[in-house]
Amino acid sequence: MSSVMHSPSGLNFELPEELVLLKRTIREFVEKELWPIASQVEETDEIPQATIDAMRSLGLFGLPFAEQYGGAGVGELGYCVALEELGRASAAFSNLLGAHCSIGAMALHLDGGPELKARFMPALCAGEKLACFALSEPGAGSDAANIATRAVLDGDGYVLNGVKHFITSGDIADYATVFAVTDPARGARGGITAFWVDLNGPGVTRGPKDRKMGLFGSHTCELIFRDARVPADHVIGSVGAGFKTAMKTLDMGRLSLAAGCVGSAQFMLEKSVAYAKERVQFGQPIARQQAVQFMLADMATEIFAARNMVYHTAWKADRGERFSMEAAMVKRYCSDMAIHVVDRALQIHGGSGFMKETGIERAYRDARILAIYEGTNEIQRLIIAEELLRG
Ligand code: COS
Repeated sequence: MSSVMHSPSGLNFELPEELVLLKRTIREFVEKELWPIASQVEETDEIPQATIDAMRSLGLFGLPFAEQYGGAGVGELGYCVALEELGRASAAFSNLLGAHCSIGAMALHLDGGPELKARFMPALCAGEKLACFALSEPGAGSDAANIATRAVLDGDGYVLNGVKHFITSGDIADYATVFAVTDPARGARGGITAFWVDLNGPGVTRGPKDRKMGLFGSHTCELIFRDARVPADHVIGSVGAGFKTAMKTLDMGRLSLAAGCVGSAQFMLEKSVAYAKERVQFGQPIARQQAVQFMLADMATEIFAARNMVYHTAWKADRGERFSMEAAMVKRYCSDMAIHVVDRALQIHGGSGFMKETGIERAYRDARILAIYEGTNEIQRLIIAEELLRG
């Protein structure tokens, strides 16, 4: 959002100076540190430790969290601006950050009690410890309230049994926000509790890395809990309030995912414009062809709409207002937009877009999950419709 617009009503589309600076800093970091190793990350399916260290030094793991815990306190808007820039690199990097900041540690940040936060947030903000978010199970994906993982009170703690799957960063995270049933009779309304769980403790094992279509460098796996003991003071929020914590956290996750979609699509557009000007066919650059111009125009229009949706929703989130419907809209629209834009980028690049070298085929594969994870786009439509029909 580069243009400055002040209206008599006071409406202002200018990013605050500190966020312009943040955007520039992350753009430089992406260009210098992340983009050059994107193919290597894809080939090796690993982000080098030195890169994770560099992300840590830049303070990326604490971006959305309160300064009192060592976070950068840039709020949702600042976090979205940062993720938009990171989206220009490989999805592996934004996924690493997203699993930790957007959902894993976010649940603790949003609903954890002051003591639990004081104990754990500083190391999470510093990126010394990483978090993940463990909601999904083999029998509970879209139907998140149908989880079977049980937590039973036993003396001064809970005993956890169950299996979580498709857990992003489950292989490397130190802690997880784990959702478990504490009262089977009550379901989503009072029967589910969120726990802060040490993944290196007894009773916790991690499954092998899942084999995926894309998102190489970002891993998912199962987390298996067999009589894992969790201290009672590791309950996030209150007993029975876990489903709401999950949904509130996913509102944040959906918004920040959408911000990454804007960045990746913007990058695809820039590559496509450059390629269309340079690629000569029929004696002239293909940019002269109206068919190509129309594709570029549609890509730019959709990105413009998506970015405005993201910034507007982040603004609402920063005002402390509930934004569940907007989060669902923004996630639905921006993920479909990113998939469409990368498809058009590949079409403009023709055969070379299908080759590994351009990075477009990678972005194409990576984009497909966007319409599925953090709630399928069908679930987002249900959330929007539910809100509309509630009147
Ligand atoms: N913030 C706060 N509270 C929320 C909320 C939100 N965003 N969303 C729902 N709630 C509350 C509801 O208000 C309701 O409480 P009350 O009865 O007190 O009002 C309670 O939570 C149950 O909500 P609901 O009836 O909508 O639950 P459902 O079981 O019907 O589930 C969907 C709703 C389908 C929207 C939910 O299961 C979902 O989001 N599924 C997708 C899960 C997902 O995104 N998985 C991705 C993997 S994790 S990265």
